[in-house]
Amino acid sequence: MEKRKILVTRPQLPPLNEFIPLLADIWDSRWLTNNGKYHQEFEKALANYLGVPYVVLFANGTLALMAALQCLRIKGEVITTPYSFVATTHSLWWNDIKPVFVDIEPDYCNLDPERIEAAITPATTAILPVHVYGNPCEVDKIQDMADYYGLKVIYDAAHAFGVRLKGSSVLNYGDLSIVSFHATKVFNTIEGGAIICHDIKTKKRLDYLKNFGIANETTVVAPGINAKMNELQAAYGLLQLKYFDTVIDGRKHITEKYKKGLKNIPGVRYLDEPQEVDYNYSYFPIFIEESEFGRSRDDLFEELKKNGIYGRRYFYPLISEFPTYRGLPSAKGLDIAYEVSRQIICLPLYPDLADEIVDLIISIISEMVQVDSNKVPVKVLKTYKEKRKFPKEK
Ligand code: T4K
Repeated sequence: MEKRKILVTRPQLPPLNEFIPLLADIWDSRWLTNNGKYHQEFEKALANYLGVPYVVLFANGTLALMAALQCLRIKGEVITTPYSFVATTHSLWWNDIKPVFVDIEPDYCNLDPERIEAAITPATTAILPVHVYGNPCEVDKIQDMADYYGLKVIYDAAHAFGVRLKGSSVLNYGDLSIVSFHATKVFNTIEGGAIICHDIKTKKRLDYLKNFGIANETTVVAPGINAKMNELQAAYGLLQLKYFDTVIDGRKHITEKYKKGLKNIPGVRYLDEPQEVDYNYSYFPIFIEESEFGRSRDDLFEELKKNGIYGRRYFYPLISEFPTYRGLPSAKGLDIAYEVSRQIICLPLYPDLADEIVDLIISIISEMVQVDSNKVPVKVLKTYKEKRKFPKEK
């Protein structure tokens, strides 16, 4: 018998019996893609659900990021974070834009607004922050900086579907925000993504950009790409929306269970829920402080694996450590991001994750810190560290 595997996530699917009639309708109509009726309906339903002005659907979040940069005609240098999924920086590279990495703040692992100013040069045109794990960046500080220096702000909000800040969707911030509807995200259309924009003119330009730049049968107005979502995914997405609130409730339950169980384990830190935020519980990241926990993050990662639990180290290594980017001057000195990337492990989180599995994960973690046969016990390690810091004079 194959050993049971608990993965970091498990995609949520709509009920099959509700999807079949929509498939039958698409089969009858023979309209499969290119701004069909489900595509149009889904864009409107999303804008309405999220409380945002305009939604432009895309085939995936990466193409949405690339098109957003094209849409605003971003060139030169863009300030961004090394602590994200590679797609964030790759979207710059594909647009021949130079990424300038700025370190993160340790509380939510987002781009540190206090460090942005020092990275601005005459070539800087925009800031590309990420709402990492769905926790909002310091949006007001970032906007102030952008306004002062005349920069655009594009949020990579791949993780932030459904997150509200002070009662309004976090996707309303910045010039544009991009979400991902990949299978591993809180809200999925198998593959998919969207850009949230503020006016119809921008929506129209994005509509052109995702469809080869075609305005009509004989007119191509821009060097667009093919980044359209098809009708099957749009219909699937419409169904997903009906169940999204339940999905969030399930994720919240698991998150709270983790927090309760891990509260008093030395060397294990999790993120506080931010103020004035309705969160989407998209990930459950924990950070292992080796000197307190007595074992490394990778020891824990392997121990969980031995028990069939597959956490993920989002985001390790840093983007700035990959060969494409490590030669950039800004790839050095990212101390907080570096440290955090060596501590992070995202634990399995999805609405139907069984309570017993969560209990098992918590007990594996707590037993690791208590019983440590291979390494020096926690207390001794601490004393050693103190001794190193404050050597006694003879
Ligand atoms: N910006 C940010 C900040 C992002 O995080 C992402 C994507 C993007 C931009 C780009 O958006 P998209 O172009 O993807 O729309 C996964 C996802 O593929 C990726 O979408 C996501 N971020 C990233 C954080 O995670 P991998 O390489 O970890 O995927 P993979 O295949 O290892 O799957 C992760 C886990 O999910 C595994 O344990 C298996 C499980 N899984 C996966 C799939 C695809 C399933 O159970 N079922 C499935 O269908 O990148």
